[in-house]
Amino acid sequence: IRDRIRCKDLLGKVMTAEEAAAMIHPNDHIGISGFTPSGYPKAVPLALEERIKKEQFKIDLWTGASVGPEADQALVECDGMNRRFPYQTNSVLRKAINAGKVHYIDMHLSHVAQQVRAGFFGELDWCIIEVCAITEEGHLIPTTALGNSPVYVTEAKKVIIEVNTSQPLELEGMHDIYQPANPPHRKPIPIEAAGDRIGTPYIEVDHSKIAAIVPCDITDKTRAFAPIGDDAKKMSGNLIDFLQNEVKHGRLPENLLPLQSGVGNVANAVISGLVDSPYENLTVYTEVIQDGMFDLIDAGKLTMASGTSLSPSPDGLKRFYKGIKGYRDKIVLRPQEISNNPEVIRRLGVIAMNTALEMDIYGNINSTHVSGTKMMNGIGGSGDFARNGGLSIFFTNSIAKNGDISCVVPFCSHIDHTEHDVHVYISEMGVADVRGLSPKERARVIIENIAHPDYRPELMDYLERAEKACGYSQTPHILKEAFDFHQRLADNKSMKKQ
Ligand code: 0RQ
Repeated sequence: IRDRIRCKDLLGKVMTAEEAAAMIHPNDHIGISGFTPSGYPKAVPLALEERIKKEQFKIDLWTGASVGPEADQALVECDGMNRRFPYQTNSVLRKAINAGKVHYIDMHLSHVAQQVRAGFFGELDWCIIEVCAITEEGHLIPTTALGNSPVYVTEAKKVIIEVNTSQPLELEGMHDIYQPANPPHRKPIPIEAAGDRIGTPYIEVDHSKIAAIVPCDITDKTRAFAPIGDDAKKMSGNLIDFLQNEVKHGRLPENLLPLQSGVGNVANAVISGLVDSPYENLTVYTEVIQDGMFDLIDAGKLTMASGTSLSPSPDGLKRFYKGIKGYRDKIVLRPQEISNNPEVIRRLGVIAMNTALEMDIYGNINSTHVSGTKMMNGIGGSGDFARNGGLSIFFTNSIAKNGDISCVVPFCSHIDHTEHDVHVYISEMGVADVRGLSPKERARVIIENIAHPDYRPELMDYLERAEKACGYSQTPHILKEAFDFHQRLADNKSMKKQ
């Protein structure tokens, strides 16, 4: 650890995780590094859990996105989490949110830093940040995720630094830290290509705020992806056919435009599928860099990937660490307010690719709430990209839970992305390109190309009866029936008509 703290003036601040956790007060607001189960602090949250078990109090936890179980699970299991934002994926935390035990604020990830700076959530008492090293000047070198670390380090009253010796020192140089001022002082963000560097490779920290430096060797708990199934392969094939047609008609350049792909099994499978595509010199401007992107780099097809976090599977992480020297020049990690910045996404014309839980016949998307009431993960960065991308694509399987759920419904039970935000929908059934179509035209294209054949007749029947009932109004609905699919699911565990 002493080798990693190159600023010798700071050595006096080294202490144990227990000593650091002892400084935290009940009801404190704690902002941590980490984005997906990558780059989050581990030792201090675990020590805090032990303390909370004995003393029973709660804290608010602010993160970049989801973080690993040492924070998102441990602090829930001891009943120590009061408020949490802006994104999560842990099943224990999800259960606590849906049981009313944790207040969860589901936010666009690009919004967080600006709103923290503006004081929307009150003062930030602590920042706990994982680093791989502290430079001679005392600057912080982050690890596998940047997320909201820069803003939390800047805004927090006190900072605890976890120096993680399991994180390779070769990470140094991969980050590009740039913090825009809040309006009215904000300047244009000068990124014109996915790989542009506009900041510093380290985070500056006011040394008078450093309360503790804690050694840690606990590894990132990244998650494995589901094996790539036939449906995901079909979606990937449908995407590639669609993109090839766009190139053929001159609507996209030969090497496409920078790609963004969301989280989860579907997104990872779709990106992996590009390995066998004809595209060369691809670039990526996204938030999460998953295994599929390493496949593309290894295949020589991806020249630059910009993101805020590396979120590979456990095998993918090993592969990254092993090949880090080769990957370093092709990856830039940015703060999430930059990786997900609407200004930059719009400028680059990003091809935004995200996944829905369900969509409706008019093209609204629900990515977050199962049957409109239970939180799944959160909106994450999908809204940042979907609304601002040059081309906005959503994926969904046509059905879920062995066909008991139709992922195309008459009316979404919750809407994260509106019909105005999306250009193209893709399921294993086909592609619905709704550009230039009115709602009633779109509905037919969506039902015919995205919905499962078992549910198509009922969806078409609903559309036709709604049109008549509403006198062919702009977006026809039969309000009494709009949630019948969901009601049947609640009553019979299946959307199928009995
Ligand atoms: O449940 O695993 O119990 O079978 O939902 O579905 O098909 O494995 O899809 O892993 O790609 O996740 C929308 C959740 C999709 C994700 C979502 C069930 C289905 C399965 C998962 P089981 P799949 P994925 C920026 C991008 C929002 C955030 C985002 C997500 C489970 O993509 O969280 O995009 N997106 N961020 O069976 C009930 C339905 C269902 C359903 C599927 N209609 N009703 N359950 N499932 N459809 C990145 C970041 O922000 C970090």
